[in-house]
Amino acid sequence: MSITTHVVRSLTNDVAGELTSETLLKLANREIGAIHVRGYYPVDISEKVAQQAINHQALGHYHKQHTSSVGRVYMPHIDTKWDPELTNKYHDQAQPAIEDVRSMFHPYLSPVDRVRLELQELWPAGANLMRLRGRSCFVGAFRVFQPQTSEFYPHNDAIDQETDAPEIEGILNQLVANIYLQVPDEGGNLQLWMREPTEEETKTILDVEGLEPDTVEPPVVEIHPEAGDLIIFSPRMLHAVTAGQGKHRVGAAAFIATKGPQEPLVYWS
Ligand SMILES: O=C(O)CCC(=O)C(=O)O
Ligand SMILES: [Fe+2]
Repeated sequence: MSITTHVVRSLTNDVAGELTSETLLKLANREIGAIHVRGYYPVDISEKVAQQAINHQALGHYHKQHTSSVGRVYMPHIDTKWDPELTNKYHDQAQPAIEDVRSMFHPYLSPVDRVRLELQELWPAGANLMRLRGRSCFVGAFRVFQPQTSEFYPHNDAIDQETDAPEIEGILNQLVANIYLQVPDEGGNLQLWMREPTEEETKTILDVEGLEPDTVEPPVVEIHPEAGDLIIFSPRMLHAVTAGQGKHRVGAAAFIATKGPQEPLVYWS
């Protein structure tokens, strides 16, 4: 075994414990597998807002077969389904949805707003909200996993599969930041494979949004997040969420596109 191979391997599976310019640049380059900051957000506020998300009037469900048991608060871009009307609806709702999510954390800074500000400060070229065809995107969706029944099968997320808006040109990598507001004691684990899906797997994912878990090798990294934790990883690579026991699993999520260190990051949900 060559030394180089060994070094590359161990770096890729490495999970950094701090959010810094260095860990962020390494993650964007896929030199580390994830950034996991424990205790990023106060648990008492997290639990209160998790309850509000579970009972929210805008709680709906993802549209694909394997994700339809997972709830989300406000429409994420993936549910625009290349449909002009749904795309209009998504952009019309974006700003009021951002404001409503922000208000749920009032008088505190929301965890997604905090991530947005910190990444803006840490990334060499700063950061902005994503615009598609000049229109603002929503960011800060809550994901609500029902106890026992909700899970995300192994899948990946890539914005170029959802839109051909000119603004996505030049995207080199996609990251996702999840801040966990409530997590069951058992299950609700995040699994990472550190590889992109094959062509055939991609077809299945586009079709039903997930691979049958027994058709994929065991994950390379598995993390049981605690309420209040922040995890950032590369969702263009395969990842999954296991079923949790006993209570809802609620997270706040933001996708982040990178076009290299000389270009600002962009955010959306
Ligand atoms: O909730 C999580 O841990 C990750 C969910 C997921 O699939 C994503 O953020 O893209
Ligand atoms: Fe995902």
